[in-house]
Amino acid sequence: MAQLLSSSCSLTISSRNKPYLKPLNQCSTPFSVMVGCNNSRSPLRRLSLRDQKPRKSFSAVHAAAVSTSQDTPVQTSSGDPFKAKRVMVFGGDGYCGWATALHLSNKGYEVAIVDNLVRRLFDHQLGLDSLTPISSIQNRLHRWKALTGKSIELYIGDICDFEFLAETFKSYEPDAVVHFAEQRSAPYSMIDRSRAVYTQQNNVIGTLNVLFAIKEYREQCHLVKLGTMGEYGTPNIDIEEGYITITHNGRTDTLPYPKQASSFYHLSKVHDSHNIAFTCKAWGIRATDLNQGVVYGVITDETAMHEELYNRFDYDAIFGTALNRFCVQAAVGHPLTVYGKGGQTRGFLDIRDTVRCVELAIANPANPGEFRVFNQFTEQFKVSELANLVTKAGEKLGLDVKTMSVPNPRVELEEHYYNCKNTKLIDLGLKPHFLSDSLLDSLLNFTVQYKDRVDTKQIMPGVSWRKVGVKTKTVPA
Ligand code: NAD
Ligand code: USQ
Repeated sequence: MAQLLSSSCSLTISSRNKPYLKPLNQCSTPFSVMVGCNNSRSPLRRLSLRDQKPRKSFSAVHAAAVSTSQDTPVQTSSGDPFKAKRVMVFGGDGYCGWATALHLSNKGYEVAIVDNLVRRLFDHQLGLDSLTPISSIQNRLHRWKALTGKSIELYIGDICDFEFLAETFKSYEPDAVVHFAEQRSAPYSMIDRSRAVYTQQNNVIGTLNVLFAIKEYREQCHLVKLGTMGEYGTPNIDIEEGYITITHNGRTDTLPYPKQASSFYHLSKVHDSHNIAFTCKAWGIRATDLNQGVVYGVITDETAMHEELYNRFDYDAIFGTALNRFCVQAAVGHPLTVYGKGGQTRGFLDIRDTVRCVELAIANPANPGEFRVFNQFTEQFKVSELANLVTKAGEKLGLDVKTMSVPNPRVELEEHYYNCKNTKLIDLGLKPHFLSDSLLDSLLNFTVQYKDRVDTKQIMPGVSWRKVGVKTKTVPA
């Protein structure tokens, strides 16, 4: 058993020499980040994340920025002349954030990444690793600059540290901020009390700080915030995009759609949405909440340019998500882990659509005071349907794919009605990449390519919604 390090405290960069006061623009030496803990009783040890690996020399696949297939310029629909040029991507070292930062840079936006690298720390703590080898953020940015000539600025720090966040706003002066920087795993938030508290503290306070920073330093700045479809839960009626018009006792109003989140993580997103909605009303902030479904895939036009730009691909039971996990399981001959009856239905989207949706939201900003909600997914699937699709695609590749029913570690409906609206991003010009046979084939082929990196011990779920307790838990290594 490996002792897991609890994260029940705020994580701050050591501020002795205030490394964040200048952007780490294409820094040429490895940069050391100290992640500290305010609570001396917490088992979170001080940990130095230093890029110690020798730089590998990879061969370039392309030598210039590429155009994406959906290159049509987007128009501002709000009639508001505000156009974003400078975009800060919070959480830009993560799965969605890295792909988005590169995409926006490729599209001509000036981009800065803000990240405290805590996600890499979680992997160290839990003994997890991405299916794909991922370079340090510094090497990623060097490679991007070398291939395209485009610079992405880097601020390493914790958005829960308001002093740090304020400096990034004053120094970079963003027109738009894309906020991915949260603890985003539902199972992680259900490990024990300390992870539940950390998740809500990190996510809610981080978002609150971003709102205060916009109010104080950059009131025109458009907040593009990643929410989740899981905020709505699985009600027995159609799910609208953010709001529902209700007639009650003869009176009619349009109200926020009811929220029924089913983990401490998903609940943190609900709290965020309420705080954002309130500050749009009270302070006139312009915000778009992207209620994203489950993302799958790993390749975008930009990350495919070079191995050093490759994105992370989580397949473990804590950070891995359904379809990505099933593809890895098929690649290594592990039965597909359908939880419970498998009738759980969710919205899904390709990561290439994630980056395009964010681009569309930025190019068509909300009006001052407006709190827009877009449902960001392209197709709905039952978990059992995904398992069947992966089985068929695997058989075509000569893989022997089996499915097992795993006792459901979560508390969720396993058979239910699900019908969600998702027209707003389509209306702005999104042309979805649907999960065709060929897409599944290429995703499976990709996972087969890296199957030797899979640690099969990380596949079965070990976190139970019912057994979450006060005591800090260790997780088997
Ligand atoms: P991720 O864990 O890969 O990336 C999150 C990044 O944010 C990491 O690099 C982490 O270091 C950083 N971060 C976290 N807290 C921070 C803080 N306080 N200060 C600075 N940086 C911090 O997650 P992801 O899959 O890229 O998800 C990004 C966002 O999209 C999350 O908000 C998540 O809720 C949302 N989302 C993800 C999915 C999905 O399927 N991956 C689906 C719907 C919504
Ligand atoms: N599931 C299985 N087997 C698995 C993994 C998952 O049956 O091996 C089931 C789960 O029980 C659940 C569904 O698949 O019913 C989705 O689970 P998931 O782990 O793929 O996704 P989830 O925990 O909901 O979280 C992910 C991201 C999160 C994001 C969310 C979008 O980690 O950041 O907010 O997807 S949504 O689900 O729309 O809320």
